[in-house]
Amino acid sequence: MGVGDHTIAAISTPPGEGAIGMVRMSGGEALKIGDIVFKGRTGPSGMETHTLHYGEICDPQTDVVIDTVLLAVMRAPNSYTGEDMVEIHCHGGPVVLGEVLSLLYAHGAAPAEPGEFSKRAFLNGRMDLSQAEAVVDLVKARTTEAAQSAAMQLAGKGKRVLEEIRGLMVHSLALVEASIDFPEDDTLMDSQSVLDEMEKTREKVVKLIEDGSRGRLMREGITVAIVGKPNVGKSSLLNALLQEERAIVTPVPGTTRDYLAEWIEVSGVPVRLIDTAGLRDSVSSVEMQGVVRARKAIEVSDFALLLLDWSGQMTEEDTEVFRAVKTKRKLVLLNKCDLKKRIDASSLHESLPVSAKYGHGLDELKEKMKELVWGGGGAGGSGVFTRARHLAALKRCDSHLEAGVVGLKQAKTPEIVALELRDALSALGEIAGETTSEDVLDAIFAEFCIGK
Ligand SMILES: Nc1nc2c(ncn2[C@@H]2O[C@H](COP(=O)(O)OP(=O)(O)OP(=O)(O)O)[C@@H](O)[C@H]2O)c(=O)[nH]1
Ligand SMILES: [Mg+2]
Repeated sequence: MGVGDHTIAAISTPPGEGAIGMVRMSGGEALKIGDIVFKGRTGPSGMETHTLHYGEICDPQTDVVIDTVLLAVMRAPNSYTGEDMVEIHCHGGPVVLGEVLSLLYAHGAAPAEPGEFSKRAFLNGRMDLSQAEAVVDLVKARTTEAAQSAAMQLAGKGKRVLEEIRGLMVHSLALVEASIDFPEDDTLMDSQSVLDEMEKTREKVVKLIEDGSRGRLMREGITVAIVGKPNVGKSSLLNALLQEERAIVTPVPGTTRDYLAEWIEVSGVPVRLIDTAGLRDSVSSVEMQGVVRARKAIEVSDFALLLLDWSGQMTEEDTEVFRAVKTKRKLVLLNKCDLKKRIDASSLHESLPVSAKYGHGLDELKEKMKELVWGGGGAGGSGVFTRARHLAALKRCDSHLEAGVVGLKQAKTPEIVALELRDALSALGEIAGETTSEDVLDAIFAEFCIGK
């Protein structure tokens, strides 16, 4: 896609009815097309940049008024995309928005691809790649923390950190390269100070990786399966944690057939809770399907909440449940602790009494889940480079830096150290999109919605 070689348009607000709906247009012809379809005191090409105007969108061929609107103009280069942009704020009905869009198409605009506005912003140097990704992350954030981390990235926090690290590496590289060019002048490179600088750079990169891994958890969340034999209170626990009567609860064992997933938040991390069918051998083919799905849910989960019945004896069915989650991290819960205790839990390493029905022990349960979610590490900073792509690039950067440090320590030739530094710089450059291939760019922008 060439930048600005054609003018694009799309509806930028979600489908369906709303108070306002917005149609967006960007490119060299945006103002001219705006002039054709907008009836107001002036046409968009006569408007000052970043101003809002009242008027009508009207089909010039039939003179039919499609909607009364507010139209905003943002001129190049100070717009989101860096191109001339027109935003038309219409009444938020799908028919109105569709007709306004068709009119723009009829006068020369082309349909925008998903993320094309943001891709143009990136290609025109309005933001780096990690900021473009932050736009998607902000839109898709499921928790306040994830949204804040994306907003920081978008505001350029990550960009500044990258520039600082890049500056340090460029400085080290300049010293190393000078010693290649002038090998006789050994005052040019003090190996120890280059070594110190490279180690300091590594510390910064490692910190970004640690914070980013935590941030990734906040962004993507984890999956937790609620498992147990029939009737132990799995659906009741889902409802209690959601604080909503979401799943059907009855005294009949085998109530839950299909599995049901809902999101909750545990200390800033989105947790996808899956209520599963009770695990047992059943004669009912419907229930057996449920059991198959329950086993799949266990497979995809990061950890399990394993329920036992406080008011009953452990049975062979419970043993089977333990077997099903053998390789998983888990929390064992003794549910129905409001009733008389019959279970002998002495063989269990650790367990927590709860009552899903009356809400006992749920605060302790959330504390324990927090430990499992964070792996004991605690929430800490949220990090700005949270995507797998960022973390992979940072790890590559770090391993080249490490190889450079080892090279210096072993007094290898400066060429080898310079090579590692250049590779480290290139890996870092991928995050901002300086050294990113077209395929990767396409894959990143394909994640966006149309109109963003
Ligand atoms: N007293 C008491 N009863 C509970 C508690 N939790 C669940 N129950 C009851 O146990 C019965 C089964 O609860 P469910 O939540 O449907 O159990 P389940 O594990 O989802 O059952 P299946 O879907 O059949 O596998 C219902 O009658 C609940 O009211 C509890 O903490 N205390
Ligand atoms: Mg159930």
